[in-house]
Amino acid sequence: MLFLVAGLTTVGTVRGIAQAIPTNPKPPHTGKPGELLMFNFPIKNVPTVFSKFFGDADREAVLEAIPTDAKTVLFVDTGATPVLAETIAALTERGVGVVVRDHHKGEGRTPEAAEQIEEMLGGDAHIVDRASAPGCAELIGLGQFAGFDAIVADPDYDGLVATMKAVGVTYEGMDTDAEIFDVRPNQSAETLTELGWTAVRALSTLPPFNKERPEVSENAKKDLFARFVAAAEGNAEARGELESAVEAYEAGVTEAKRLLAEKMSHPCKGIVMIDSVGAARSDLNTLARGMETNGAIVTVVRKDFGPIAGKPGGHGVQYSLAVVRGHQSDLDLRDLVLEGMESSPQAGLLSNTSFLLHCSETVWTETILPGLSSRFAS
Ligand SMILES: [Mn+2]
Repeated sequence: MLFLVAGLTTVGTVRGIAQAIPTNPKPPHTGKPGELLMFNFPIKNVPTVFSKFFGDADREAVLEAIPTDAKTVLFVDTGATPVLAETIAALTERGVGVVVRDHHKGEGRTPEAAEQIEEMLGGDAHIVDRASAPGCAELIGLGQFAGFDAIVADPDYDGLVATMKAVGVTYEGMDTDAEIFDVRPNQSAETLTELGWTAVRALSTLPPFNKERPEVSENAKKDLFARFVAAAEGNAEARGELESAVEAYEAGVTEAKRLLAEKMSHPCKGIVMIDSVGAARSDLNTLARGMETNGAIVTVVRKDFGPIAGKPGGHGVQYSLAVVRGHQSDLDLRDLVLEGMESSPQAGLLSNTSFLLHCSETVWTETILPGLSSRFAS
């Protein structure tokens, strides 16, 4: 029994215990930038690990997340790479029975990795191309792998619904959704079920990936996937949470578009500013993209929240500046700060990185805007 609890803890299914017992730190992420490292949660009590297979860290994280007593593991929708082949080889050496169902045949930089896996697993590897199976779920019967000890899947909706089908979870229209989840241009309110359409839009509500804190994106995506599974099983609360996340996000995008149309100005060359004081919550990505397409080198949002505007600064208004990505080596915002100026919310200035700066109305008017104007004067 103790052994079972330890096994579950490894895959993070017993939240309280997982937090109480220190786990090994994750190896550094060496995969493709911007990709998630790994997350896992049980679906119908089957530990399921979602990961890409680009770097050594992916292999190590997945091998560690699979319960040590697992005898059978299904890999689904995991496109073949050398790292995937190594992961499978490590499991078969442990005596684990591995089955693969995938539809990425002939894709990727190392298509021969699929042949290696087929050689290792024989008939247990079923790897086809996308034309034969637009959705990976087509390669799986409902509940066919419900008795498996663990599943490893691609961290997208195609991998998720294939996993759900494997363990026996289904909903009306799931097969149709499964065909469309991997073909983004075909996704619409008409082609997907209501749940499927909500789910694909909910991806936009996830926080952007930050390689300093990958667990923020990983946990958000895990929660989203878990809600999707619960909603598919008929859990009205989970369904409501998905829908309200999408509504809140879309309201934020609409407000951002309104601000871009009505509240945008150019205080000086290279600077694009949005005055959001008094506005509803707006989507920051939409705002930033809109300012960038209007020629911003530095984006500025004037707002009535944040540590300078609110507590503890108490200045009422705050200017938040960001240097646009392609220009971050040309300009250091710290150079705009005069010698001896204090950096604190109370002083109305927060400057500690080269590409972000926050200031009060007074500091903006007296120091920062004049500095930018002379910097960008042609
Ligand atoms: Mn797929």
